[in-house]
Amino acid sequence: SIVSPLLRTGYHFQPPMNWINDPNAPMYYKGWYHLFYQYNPKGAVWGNIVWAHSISRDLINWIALEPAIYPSIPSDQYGCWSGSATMLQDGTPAILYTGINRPDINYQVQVLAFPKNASDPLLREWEKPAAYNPVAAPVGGINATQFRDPTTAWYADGHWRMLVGSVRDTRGMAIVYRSRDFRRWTKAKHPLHSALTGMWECPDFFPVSGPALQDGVDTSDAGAKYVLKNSLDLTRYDYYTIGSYDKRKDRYYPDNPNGDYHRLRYDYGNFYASKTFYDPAKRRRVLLGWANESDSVPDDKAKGWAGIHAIPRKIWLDPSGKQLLQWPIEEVEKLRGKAVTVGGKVVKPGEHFEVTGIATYQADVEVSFEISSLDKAEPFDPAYDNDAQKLCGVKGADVKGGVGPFGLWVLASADLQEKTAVFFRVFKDGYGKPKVLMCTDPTKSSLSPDLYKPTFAGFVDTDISSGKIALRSLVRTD
Ligand code: DQQ
Repeated sequence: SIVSPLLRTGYHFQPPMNWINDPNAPMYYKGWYHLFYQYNPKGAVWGNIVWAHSISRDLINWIALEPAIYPSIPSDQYGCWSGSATMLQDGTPAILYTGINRPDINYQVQVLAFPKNASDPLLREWEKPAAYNPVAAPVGGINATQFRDPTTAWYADGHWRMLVGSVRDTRGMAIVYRSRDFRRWTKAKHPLHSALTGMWECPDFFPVSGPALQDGVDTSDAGAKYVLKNSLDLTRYDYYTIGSYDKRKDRYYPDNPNGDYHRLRYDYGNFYASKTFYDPAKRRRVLLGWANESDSVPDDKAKGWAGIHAIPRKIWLDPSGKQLLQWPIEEVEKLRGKAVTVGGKVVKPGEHFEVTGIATYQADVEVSFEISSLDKAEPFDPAYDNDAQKLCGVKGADVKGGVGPFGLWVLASADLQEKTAVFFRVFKDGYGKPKVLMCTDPTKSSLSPDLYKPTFAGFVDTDISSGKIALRSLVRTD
């Protein structure tokens, strides 16, 4: 297949070259947003992992700096894996991350780093004091190769707490560590929470719902509700539950007792190892996540890069308290240029039309659909186990239905041989209520045979009884 070095993402984050994976330690400090990320300085495949570092004024336009954290002490000489930032009470940041300290196996310990010079707003250099590193080692029955990704720490009743992801047999868990001084950490007897799901990578734990529902809350402020997210190694998806936190016992209880197994997702696409941070400049909680590359390894090598971080999103608690809401951060709207408007088009089943006049590299699309009648909605077939992805895999963009598929070919070649669909399909559930499925169908997105292009899907919790539904889509068009 033909790989153009020019085929780079527009909206989403990527460094000038090479492999990236998880976002690490996002934070706001002295007027700058900082993003660190798992990075291979030597190529476009995973390996030689250091923390690359980019800074931004608006979370959209980034300047790449030199790597900030790289192997330099015995605890991290074979790799600097994922971790998080914490703002200490004096306003300076600290970073906790996982170091690999053996060449033969991925033996994992937790390492603490401080800025060399906290008055530098760019936080270019970090030091890892020998006096107390590593701050946590896999002793007392912890599996040394499954012990990683410390969270942002939070402060309550005289102690800092942080979580480290782990697994025992098939029980995934978030191990709790406590500290009075942030330097010496002791493992708590019980994990914050655990479930029979396999390894928990990149746990994230934060309060939601401040004075106003959309306001974010700093990790050390009590929130009405808490969110616990983990990245499941087994499925490669990020799942969260909403629940309550007992700070005396350091235990988390999901509101939905089945929550650990009927989990909510941040995203129904290719999105993993995500992390949130509290942005004090705009009093919001922002979510960042990694989209693994869909190209083949030889194509990645040829083009010189692999992986992106999806556009940052603001997240907050839905008024129902049962799920989170999210929207691309408002800063992305600054990128809007010429507006192209199409109105009042009638599209019959099997028809499509092209939106012309977009001669740019990217488009921020807002579209409203109005369905004339929902009467023909297909009955929802329980055989699909309520599994949106399974359903979408069978009923792709070319499979005619009762109501739908309707949506966008977000990107297509002139002869329509290559086209990527994002669409809806409406079903009727057992009570006759409409059920909305949203799909991404990339199966025809490329003529190249080597791409990773599964369909992704989720059910949309929206009231479509008026026949109206809106979609926002950020499209890169070159
Ligand atoms: N990636 C990191 C790990 C983490 C995994 C290594 C998740 O710390 O568990 O690059 O993608």
